Amino acid sequence: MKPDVYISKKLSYALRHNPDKYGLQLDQYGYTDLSQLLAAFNRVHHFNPPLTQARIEQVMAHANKERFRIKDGKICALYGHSIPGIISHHQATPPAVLYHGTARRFMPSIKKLGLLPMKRQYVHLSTDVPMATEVGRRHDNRPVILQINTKQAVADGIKFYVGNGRVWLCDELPPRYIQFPN
Ligand code: HQG
Repeated sequence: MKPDVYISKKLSYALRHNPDKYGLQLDQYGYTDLSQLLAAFNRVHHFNPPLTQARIEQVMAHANKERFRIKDGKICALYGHSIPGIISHHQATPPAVLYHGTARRFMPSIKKLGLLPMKRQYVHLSTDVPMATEVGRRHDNRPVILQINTKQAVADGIKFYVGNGRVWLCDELPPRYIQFPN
């Protein structure tokens, strides 16, 4: 695994799924103190040379997705959380249409139940088809791209939250807002 990917995966694990492992606590927005995270990462993973803020910023700058944010000496994951205790994200009005890339084998269940957060806190949606395709490929080499009628969902009171510029989050999404390909 490339060093950048290794650092990114460890950060995702700590900030989305298991801050406890590093003795870290997330605030309600998912932020934790960056110097505490660096100390814990260097203690647990023995990075050589030691991991620094500058190295994390380099990983973030070179990444294919905007996964983390650093602000005022703190760092958070922008989406993807599974920890108990819901993380608050900024609520906003999404584009009229969003996309979700998923696996063919999930279709019967999604047609029946709609999109559910599954192991995460929110359903994740993409602003564009290439992004949805990339997300879907993690589950299926020929992913299905679902088109989401967010305009109607917003009109019906479903709340959407900002992940990053290409990722939106929402609570469960009933099948009536999902356009299934033939
Ligand atoms: C599916 C990555 C059966 C859902 C990505 C998905 C994303 C259902 C899978 C972010 C279902 C969950 C999240 C239902 C939903 N029945 N299956 N009713 N409802 N599903 O990984 O959206 O690279 O938790 O379609 O880029 O694939 O890690 O969610 O296939 O932005 O930064 O259950 O994670 O970002 O899979 O991906 P996931 P996701 P990173």
